[in-house]
Amino acid sequence: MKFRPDCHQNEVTDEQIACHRRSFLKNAGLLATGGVLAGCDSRAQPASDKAAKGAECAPYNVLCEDITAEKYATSYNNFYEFSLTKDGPSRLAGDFNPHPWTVRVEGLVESPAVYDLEKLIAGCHQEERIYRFRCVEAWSMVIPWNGFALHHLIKKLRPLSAARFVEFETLYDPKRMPNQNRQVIPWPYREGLRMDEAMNELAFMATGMYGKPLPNQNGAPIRLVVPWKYGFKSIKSIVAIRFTDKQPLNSWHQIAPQEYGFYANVNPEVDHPRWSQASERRIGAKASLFNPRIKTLPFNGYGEYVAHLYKGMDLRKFF
Ligand SMILES: Nc1nc2c(c(=O)[nH]1)N[C@H]1C(S)=C(S)[C@@H](COP(=O)(O)O)O[C@H]1N2
Ligand SMILES: [Mo]
Repeated sequence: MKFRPDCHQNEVTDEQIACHRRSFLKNAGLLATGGVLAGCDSRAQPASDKAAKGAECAPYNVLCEDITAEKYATSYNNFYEFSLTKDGPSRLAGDFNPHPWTVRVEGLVESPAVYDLEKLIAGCHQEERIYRFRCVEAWSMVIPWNGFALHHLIKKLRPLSAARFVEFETLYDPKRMPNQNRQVIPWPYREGLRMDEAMNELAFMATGMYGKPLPNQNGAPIRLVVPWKYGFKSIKSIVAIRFTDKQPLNSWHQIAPQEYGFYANVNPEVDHPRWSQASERRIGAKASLFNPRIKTLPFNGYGEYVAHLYKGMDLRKFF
């Protein structure tokens, strides 16, 4: 069996290795059956040369790792607006109704307005992306997202040339997000990207996962997914998109600037002040006695697509 270079061979067993090729599954008529995806028969599709060269499947969509079972991705969450525990959001967000939903577009942009979500994202090319997801707490998953590349939306909104950053805001509504009654963070949750990061092919807006609409606990009806950065950048339940010329103050940096930066690129060489970032725990994966954790990769394994964005920057200083 031949492995793609992004298969870190030492860290996964033969049984775990499965180069997922969505087009193959599609052609085989298997895409609709969630069980097949979650189960991910490792023998179904070895990374043969033929498969690796397939034209229909973008290289970032070919992962040599098992997709995390849906039950873990939807029940082990961080969503502080609902709960501070991992199992809280799935238990407490059930009554949240994400319809109708509007998004306020403002700042340095040609088309500021409050948009109905459907109208906002109309015409944005829909696709599925299978991405590694690495939380700053050193756990990770592999998730099949449904949605569209963020650049489609940004091009549609036409930011002014002075716009250098884009900021996102989560809904603030303590009646619907009960943990907002507590001063956990200065609500609403905020995040941001530099414009060239936001325009990168990998930056994604998810409206679904596992072929279904986004569950409430995962950030319904629309969230950001930035796979080369720590999970806290992937802001949920977005109600505002603001184009600015100044670096936005993201919530986690605001709360603990010595622990969380603006860039937050996954970097195994820069430890969190309170724990190592060199390795991670893959949620739902069988940990072997000898290798209970897997190595964390620079940029979460997406360096070939994004490292150029940070050329000349000291990634220890701008963490
Ligand atoms: N609005 C909001 N977005 C958020 C968070 C949050 O608490 N509130 N948590 C972040 C963190 S720390 C992580 S790891 C991911 C978790 O996403 P998941 O629950 O879908 O795995 O969401 C991010 N987005
Ligand atoms: Mo996180």
